[in-house]
Amino acid sequence: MKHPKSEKLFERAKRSIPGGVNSPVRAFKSVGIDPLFLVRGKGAYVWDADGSKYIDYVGSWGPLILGHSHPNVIEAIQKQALLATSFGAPTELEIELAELVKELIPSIELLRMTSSGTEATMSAIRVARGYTGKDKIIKFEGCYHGHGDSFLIKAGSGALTLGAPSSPGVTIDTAKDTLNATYNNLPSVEALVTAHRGQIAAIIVEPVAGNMGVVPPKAGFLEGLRNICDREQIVLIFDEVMTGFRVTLGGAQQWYGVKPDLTTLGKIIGGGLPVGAFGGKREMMELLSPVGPVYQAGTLSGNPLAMAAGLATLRMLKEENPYPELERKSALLAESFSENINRSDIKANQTRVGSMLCLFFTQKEVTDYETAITSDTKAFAHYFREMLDRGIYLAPSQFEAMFVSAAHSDEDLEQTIEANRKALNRIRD
Ligand code: KE4
Repeated sequence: MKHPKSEKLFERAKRSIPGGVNSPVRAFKSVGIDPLFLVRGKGAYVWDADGSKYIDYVGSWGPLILGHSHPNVIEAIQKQALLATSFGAPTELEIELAELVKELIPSIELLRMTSSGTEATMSAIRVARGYTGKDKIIKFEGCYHGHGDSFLIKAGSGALTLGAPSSPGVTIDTAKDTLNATYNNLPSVEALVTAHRGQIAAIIVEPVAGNMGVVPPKAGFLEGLRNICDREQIVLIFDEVMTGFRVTLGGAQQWYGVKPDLTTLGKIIGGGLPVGAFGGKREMMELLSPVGPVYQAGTLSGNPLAMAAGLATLRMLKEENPYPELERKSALLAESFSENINRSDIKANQTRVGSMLCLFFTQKEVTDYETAITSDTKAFAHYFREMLDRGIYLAPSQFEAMFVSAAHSDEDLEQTIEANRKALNRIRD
């Protein structure tokens, strides 16, 4: 299907914006067509510049668990906008959101807001380094924690999608303090801890990896990280930017029953407006300026509009509890996709945690970066285009997640399952 208005906008965008986009993975580079320029979102749907309607499973890359432009969120933003958009001064809204996050994620004793997940993860490792006096961090190949220098070494998401998991521009001296372990592989963590004993400030992990596709933690993996951190005085950081309030209201730490020292948040906490946050043990968070010496700041951190959108969203998630329905709908989608895969004989398999799903074009069970990259990204690109032509808008990368929202109806799911069946058959034939 052609998208003439989007194509024209893309040509114009490239004259003023690198690659025509403000975030690389939006450029559709790995799926072989120009990106769609979107103009409207409502509930489970988005409309592009050519007026075509799609069932949306990107949801702004996770924030829109309640769907686009939820009336309560819009009303909260409108109300706040009439009062003020920004002060750069404390407001009660920030206290209310911090109190609600602490209630939902009890491991968080103190919380600080930022304007993105990247700022949250950057700040969390700075706190861990300030707290331990140690320099090195352990991350996991294929995990993505935003574009902070320390993380762009064997990173996931767009870095992996676009073939630059380790980015130029990150200095050798920075890179040497980032150690990469293998996801779901505790011996690989133990080996790094032994080789760098007494030098490791933090282990940062996506408790469900969502940036090399969706890769669930194996039984015992998260508990094993907790034990290593307790034994070695290493700060355990759960990067819940994607999983926070997504896999369940209390995030992956509630789902798996493992308590980190620090948690980073983003996406849903802002209800679609720019909010990140990091928090955890009081003794660590009180190192932050102006209480302690670890500096961290942000002009728009705790911005009233964003706080209003985040509060409206989290209050609805708490009061309406959409999680059982999200589980039912996501399970229906995953099971139907698996049936379609089996019938089509396509080499693919489906993973899911809560309302985060991924269809990997590989026959291997995907447990880490090495198995994730066995996926046939050309087959994924073909699948993406076939689904788009049938009105289904997926993340334009094999190494991202598909998100189900409270706004997706059973009819939407049936249309998606039928599109999936036809798309898989087209690829096979
Ligand atoms: P932001 O700086 O993009 O708000 O958050 C960075 C981040 C941190 N941690 C995790 C687990 C994340 O998933 C992200 C951002 N996720 C990607 C999509 N997988 C954002 C999409 C994009 O880069 O445009």
